[in-house]
Amino acid sequence: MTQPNAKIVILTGAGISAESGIETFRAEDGLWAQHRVEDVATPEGFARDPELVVQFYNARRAQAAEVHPNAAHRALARLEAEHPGEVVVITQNVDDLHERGGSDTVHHMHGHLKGALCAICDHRWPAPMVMAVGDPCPSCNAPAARPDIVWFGEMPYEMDLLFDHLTQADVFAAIGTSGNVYPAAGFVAEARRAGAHTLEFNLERSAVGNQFAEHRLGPASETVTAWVA
Ligand code: BJW
Repeated sequence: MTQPNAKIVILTGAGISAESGIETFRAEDGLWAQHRVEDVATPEGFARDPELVVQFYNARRAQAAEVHPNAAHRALARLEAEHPGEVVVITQNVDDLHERGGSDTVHHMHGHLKGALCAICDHRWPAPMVMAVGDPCPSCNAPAARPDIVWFGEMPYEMDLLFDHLTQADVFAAIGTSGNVYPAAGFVAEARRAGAHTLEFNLERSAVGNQFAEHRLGPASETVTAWVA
């Protein structure tokens, strides 16, 4: 599938979890059709109505616990097992389906449903299944727990490390992401600059689809599995 010792950087989005039963954001019946993004995925929305936001993520956490990794998650875990030390998964997803599918090297650039974050001191700790507004921070005791999710206007996690990976990439594959949200949508340009071969796996070409050298269109469970085989 690739030459030996090639560094393979994978970016995943909501589309890879769609076949596990988690709705994407921008589909016609997706999450943003049901909730205003400004209300549930911005720090301003949280300040306005923390109860709504905490309930939104409690429901997402409950849903994520009910679903299972699909063939695409498992294929990426196989890829990593077959190319030890050469595969990095960067996910925009806040579920844990990559880890449960067997991947070891996973970076959650938009945070994690299983995490809580103190809005005052930035301490992070494992979230309970059901968070409540005003839950105390175990470090500073402020009643300021929030979901450990990167909202619009906030800095995604580990950006320096992620750009280091991108500049070393020989292969860059984006799977199930619409290319609408930056900085992730800019990763293909960064990988191209580094000389990587770029592939897009999606049902259709994404908003940045014209920047990829190769397209594999179809459900990720089929296209990613065929690629890894
Ligand atoms: C399938 C499939 C199947 C379906 N098989 N495929 C530059 C220009 C303009 C604006 C900006 C810019 N830079 C930054 C901004 C502002 C903003 C932004 O991007 N705005 C845009 C809307 C224009 N970005 C930010 O604010 C980010 N922070 C930031 O930039 O900090 C400053 C900074 C500057 C420079 C460097 C570094 C930092 C933060 C973004 C936070 C995003 N947060 C969310 C919500 C939280 C997570 C959660 O609640 O779960 O993250 S928004 C939402 O979108 C979520 C996702 O991770 C993210 C991406 O969505 P994704 O995964 O692509 O899903 P969909 O639904 O859009 O697409 C699914 C795709 O799958 C589709 O293409 C389907 O076809 C496909 N598909 N089934 C294969 N079976």
